[in-house]
Amino acid sequence: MAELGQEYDVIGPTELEEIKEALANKDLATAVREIQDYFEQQDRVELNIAVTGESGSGKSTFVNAFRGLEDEDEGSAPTGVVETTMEPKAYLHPEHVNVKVWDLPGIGTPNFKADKYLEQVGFQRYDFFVIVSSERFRECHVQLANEINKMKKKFYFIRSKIDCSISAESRKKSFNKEKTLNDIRDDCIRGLESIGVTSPDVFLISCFDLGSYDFSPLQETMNKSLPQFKKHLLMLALPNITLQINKKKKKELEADIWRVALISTAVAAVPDSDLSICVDILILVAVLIKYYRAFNLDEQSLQNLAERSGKPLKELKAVLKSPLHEEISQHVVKKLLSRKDNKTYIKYWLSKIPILGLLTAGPWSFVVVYRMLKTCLNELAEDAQNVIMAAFQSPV
Ligand SMILES: Nc1nc2c(ncn2[C@@H]2O[C@H](COP(=O)(O)OP(=O)(O)OP(=O)(O)O)[C@@H](O)[C@H]2O)c(=O)[nH]1
Ligand SMILES: [Mg+2]
Repeated sequence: MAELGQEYDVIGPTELEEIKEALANKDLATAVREIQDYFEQQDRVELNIAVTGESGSGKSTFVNAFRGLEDEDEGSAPTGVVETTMEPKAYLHPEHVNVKVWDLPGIGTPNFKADKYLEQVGFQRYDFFVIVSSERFRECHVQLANEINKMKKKFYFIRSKIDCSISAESRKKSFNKEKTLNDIRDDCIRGLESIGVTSPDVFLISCFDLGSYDFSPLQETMNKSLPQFKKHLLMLALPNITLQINKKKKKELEADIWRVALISTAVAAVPDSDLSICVDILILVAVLIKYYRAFNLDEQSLQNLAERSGKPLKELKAVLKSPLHEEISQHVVKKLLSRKDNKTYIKYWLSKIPILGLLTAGPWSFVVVYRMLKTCLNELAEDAQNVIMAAFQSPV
């Protein structure tokens, strides 16, 4: 489709199948109702992450970093050098309130009993556990891991404060960062194996530098074991700190574009008087705000990133290009929709999905919305990518 010019105007085979399936053998009203149900389910789903480990291992710091917060930001979990967390406490994600990160009390006190502990913290409510250790893994971690296994829940081991370990080792003349990281990882794995954990995965993390070390593999592993809607929610809520996460967020959001285009053009019965197309603008405003939040492009997130990376906010903002940074309103969305479109696109779409010709709003409306969302998503993802590079200087 060389005449279409841009790669994102072409529908991929998976997407094409999904659209055909959604519209096959049913009337449009039923297809739209099913897509609306899909979005309602997506909005309702909750993710509960339990963070546990010995006192002082960095649990609360992880709870904050995972939500893109610094320890002293509003809404952050208290951290410190003396024991601070005594009761399980849920911390909501600032932009995705359905993601709750639970800061659990410390384990490993002399009378620690893993089964009692899990009862006390209400283990049923969690989708998975993160077990944090700032040193070697000990008997209490394994007791806990075994008990979590018995309860048919998932857990991930984190070796925290890696920045401290690296900085201590770097004083040696023979220091080699990669080797040090491998040694720490191997030591943790051996330690866990020696106390009965088979093929353990260990993730080396510094909460003061979450984008480095093993945060990417950790999020990938977490994602794999979650059902579809929870996976989507986790992906959007992750702090947008690596180029890899940025890319995955884009892919996650991209997958729903045809659904949004279809319902926004199917539920609007009357053409918008300012536009020649039939479209529900409010749906589009909500979706663009969702993109914005997922890429952490709002003022507060940029401010947090500036503090975390030590770069001036102005420098991060200087790389933003999308017109959506001014404001996301009905007016702005109308302006984006009124861009002139080439008839070739409509022909292309109809050749792929002839049923679009039967839409009340017509294939025109669908295609205009689809293209507008793709363009905005591409622009915002690119801005977010440039922000990451500006914050951390080089590609992560
Ligand atoms: N250098 C470094 N320090 C860390 C890291 N994570 C946590 N800390 C520090 O370790 C100390 C303890 O961290 P917390 O997050 O309060 O530990 P906790 O596990 O919640 O402790 P309790 O609530 O008492 O069980 C704090 O001074 C943190 O700043 C890290 O990744 N790197
Ligand atoms: Mg704590």
